Amino acid sequence: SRLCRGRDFQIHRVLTAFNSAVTGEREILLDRYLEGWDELVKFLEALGTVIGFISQEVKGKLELVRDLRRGAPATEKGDPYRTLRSMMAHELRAGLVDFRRQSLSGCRTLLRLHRSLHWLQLFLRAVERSSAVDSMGALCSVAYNQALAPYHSWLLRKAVGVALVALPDRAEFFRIVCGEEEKGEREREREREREGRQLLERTVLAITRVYNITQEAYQVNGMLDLP
Ligand code: 1Q0
Repeated sequence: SRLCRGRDFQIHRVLTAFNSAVTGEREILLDRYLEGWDELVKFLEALGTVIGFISQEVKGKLELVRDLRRGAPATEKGDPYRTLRSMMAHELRAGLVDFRRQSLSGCRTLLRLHRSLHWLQLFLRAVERSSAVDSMGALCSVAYNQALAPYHSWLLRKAVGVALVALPDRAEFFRIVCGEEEKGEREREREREREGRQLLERTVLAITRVYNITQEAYQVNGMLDLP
């Protein structure tokens, strides 16, 4: 069932990965960043098949960056795909970043993940403020319209709209976030939600920090609109 698959997801792993992605020099470590996304993909997979095309999309992007990383291993001159900034410097130097056409650069690929983190921040902040009567699909689509829809075609926006209707309800969302337990008891449910909210809060902070540093790096390099 959905819940069984949901057990794989551990929110503390999202928190740890994004927290440890940031170094003292405000660098973003790509391996940690991608690990954070691996865990988010598990969450998506716990939601079932309608969302399947979204997790496939994310997995494809993660794979692409990892392929680039494998293809340009560390040398005595350095490790080109170690951090976000080193990736940007490397790809710019090698002429891999195309500012006019779609390409397969790590920079344009990670930019899609970056915009998705914007969506995630908006969504999770809305979840934090939500109450039992709020629909996850509605919260999701408000965030989607703000953060991602402007970059998507009309057809894709329609497909996303359909997928969001199939989202599980709020209680199930918190069950996936906090892990499954014997269900049924109101009291347990409330306690689980309290724990979940605390972890969510810390996770949103970690993601926001990563997002802001990444945003700045893209801005400095004039790469916020890479096709
Ligand atoms: C919780 C439910 C998730 C709902 C997701 C909202 C909307 C997502 C829309 C995704 C459309 C994917 C189809 C392909 C789009 C690409 O065309 C587009 C551009 O790439 P390209 O190569 O064509 O230029 N790709 C993207 O824009 C990337 C979009 C990825 C969306 C990622 C959604 C992220 C979900 C994260 C996990 C949710 C975890 C929530 C709880 C976590 C608790 C800490």
